[in-house]
Amino acid sequence: MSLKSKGLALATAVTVLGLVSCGPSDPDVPAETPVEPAAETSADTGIVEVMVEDYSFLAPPTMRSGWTTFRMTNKGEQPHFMLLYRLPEGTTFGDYAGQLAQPFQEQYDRYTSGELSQGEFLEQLGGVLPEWLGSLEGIGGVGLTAPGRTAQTTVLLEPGDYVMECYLVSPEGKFHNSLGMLRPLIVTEEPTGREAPEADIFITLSNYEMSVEAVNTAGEHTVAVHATENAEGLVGHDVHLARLAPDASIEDLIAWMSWIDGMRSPPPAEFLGGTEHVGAGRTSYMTVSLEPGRYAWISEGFASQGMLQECVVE
Ligand SMILES: [Cu+2]
Repeated sequence: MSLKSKGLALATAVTVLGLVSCGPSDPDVPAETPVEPAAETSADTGIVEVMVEDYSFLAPPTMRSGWTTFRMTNKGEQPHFMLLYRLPEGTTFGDYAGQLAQPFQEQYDRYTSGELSQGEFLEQLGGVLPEWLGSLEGIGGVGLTAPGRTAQTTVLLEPGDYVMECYLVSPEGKFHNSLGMLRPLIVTEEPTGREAPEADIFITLSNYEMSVEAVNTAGEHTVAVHATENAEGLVGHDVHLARLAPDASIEDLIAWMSWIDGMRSPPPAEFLGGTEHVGAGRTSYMTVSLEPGRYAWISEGFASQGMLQECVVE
């Protein structure tokens, strides 16, 4: 469960950037989850296939450290993402599930049932969450991916204990991690030996701006996503690529990005992947295939504060 957005969901000022080209000048928690490796995986080479359904991940339980490319295929009927948090020393997967994911869901249930107002829910949330939350490390992971889509993201894994999760919200108001999309991952000392990919689109995320140096041509591109700082008190920044119908409302998409009342299927755009929370100083890479159309690079946590950029690919 992410901290980010806590309190930010109350932000009411919706800043919508003008439409720009993408030219260079534009600036019930399971105690244990099954861990069978997917048949297609090749974790030893640093290329990992991940299959997701509603609501599960099929991925190897251990991976090597170093640059690792995740190719995530969504076989479900809802969008999903694959967020990787490195756990602080002394914190276990069971702690994450029992001290963070479960109480977050229980508190959210009190909000969605009407027992708590939104203000009460957010105000009390900090009191039910563990202190070590701010020590999680955002390593990245595959961003929002539409049903039937495969998205590719490359991250630098360091040895340690991780959680892999998705916390989109089911139509019934349950975070996907409460429904099974939360599992442990161990990253070993053994290296993948891979290098970071070459990028031709560069996105920089800060508090609270998104700078996009992009090419607006159709075809395959590799996007370097760099976070210069963590959101205040939170884990990192994220960006996702959404393809919008010509008459779709960007305001509807911004509203959908808020976990507190949004993130329930179906979204008003098709998500083509992204990079999940990367902590300060880290870079993650995503490979995207652009066709002519209308797109938005958009942050999940801070879209309502202007962290988005629309673009048109001719
Ligand atoms: Cu999900």
